[in-house]
Amino acid sequence: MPVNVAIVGPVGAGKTTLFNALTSGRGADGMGMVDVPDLRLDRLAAAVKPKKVVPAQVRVADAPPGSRAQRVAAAREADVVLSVARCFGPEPDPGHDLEETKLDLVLADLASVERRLELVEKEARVGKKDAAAELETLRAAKDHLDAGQPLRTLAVRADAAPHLGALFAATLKPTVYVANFEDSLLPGGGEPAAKVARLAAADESRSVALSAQLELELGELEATERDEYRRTYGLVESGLGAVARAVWDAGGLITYFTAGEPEVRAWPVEAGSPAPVAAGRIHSDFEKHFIRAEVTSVDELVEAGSMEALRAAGRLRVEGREYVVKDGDVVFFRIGR
Ligand SMILES: Nc1nc2c(ncn2[C@@H]2O[C@H](COP(=O)(O)OP(=O)(O)O)[C@@H](O)[C@H]2O)c(=O)[nH]1
Ligand SMILES: [Mg+2]
Repeated sequence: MPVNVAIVGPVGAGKTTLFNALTSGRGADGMGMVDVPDLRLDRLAAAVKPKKVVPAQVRVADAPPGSRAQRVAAAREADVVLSVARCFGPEPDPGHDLEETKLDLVLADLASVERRLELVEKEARVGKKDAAAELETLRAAKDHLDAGQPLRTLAVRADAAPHLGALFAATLKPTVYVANFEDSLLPGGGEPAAKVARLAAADESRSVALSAQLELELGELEATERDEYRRTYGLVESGLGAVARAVWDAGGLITYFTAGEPEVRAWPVEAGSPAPVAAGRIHSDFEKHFIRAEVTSVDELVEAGSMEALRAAGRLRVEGREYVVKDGDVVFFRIGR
């Protein structure tokens, strides 16, 4: 299952340029798949020499201009939202860009909350079970949105979280603020990027600084030439890599690996997932029929060359249902029937 990402922001902020850079121009109709670069996967593949290598995937949506409904829908369907601010061209005002996008989504969520409030107020009047508790949550949500704040910064009790969840609110989505800067501000993006980082921190969000235009141009070069250019610009990592890392952090995701002869593959899963849930990412039946997990690390597998070699040497850790899968684990799931 790919991780879903929606790119939002004002017209001219560089959303489509970023979309094209991320998807290497292979997107269509504002939708495209991105292979997430991961050096650990490359090392596993070099050691195991499988028939197939499958990176983690991100599905990116370039929210269409014009239609508010479509823009909001894209954010609501996403796991993580990328909010782009223009830090290039005449008089960049990233604070204004981010605020405009935030208010756009806040207003959409406010409309949803008000619709739901009307219904739940009626339910509370006739004494429907749980309606009073939901009403309380919805009123707090409305006040928060009225103040222009995204719902992800609203603190609610654990038992109220499902009431918010049922709204499919755009402003509940983990958000990464993207400072899209111009070449003159290389490598870090200068003051505009610093401002975006400050605003992100204030909104409990992550931020990334990159030049979408430069990333698009670099994407058209050979890998060696591309690395050479990055070095001359003082860029330590690809924009795509930086975005992927921010998306993983914001979405609370980790990556585990499976490494067999037919296929070496990276799997995204929510941090804190117990082994059966992680197994369920491979196939929904795997969660139910989970028996145990055999676990190692990328380093150990690279050294041994295969899961079989580690198993034969008694060096695979055997873990049960309670085991919480860690970032970088290489796992073989024993599944019953
Ligand atoms: N200098 C510079 N120009 C950019 C950058 N990203 C986008 N642009 C330009 O800004 C204009 C608007 O970009 P576009 O991606 O269409 O914006 P959108 O409306 O948000 O989709 C285009 O002319 C792009 O070439 C960048 O990082 N640096
Ligand atoms: Mg566009």
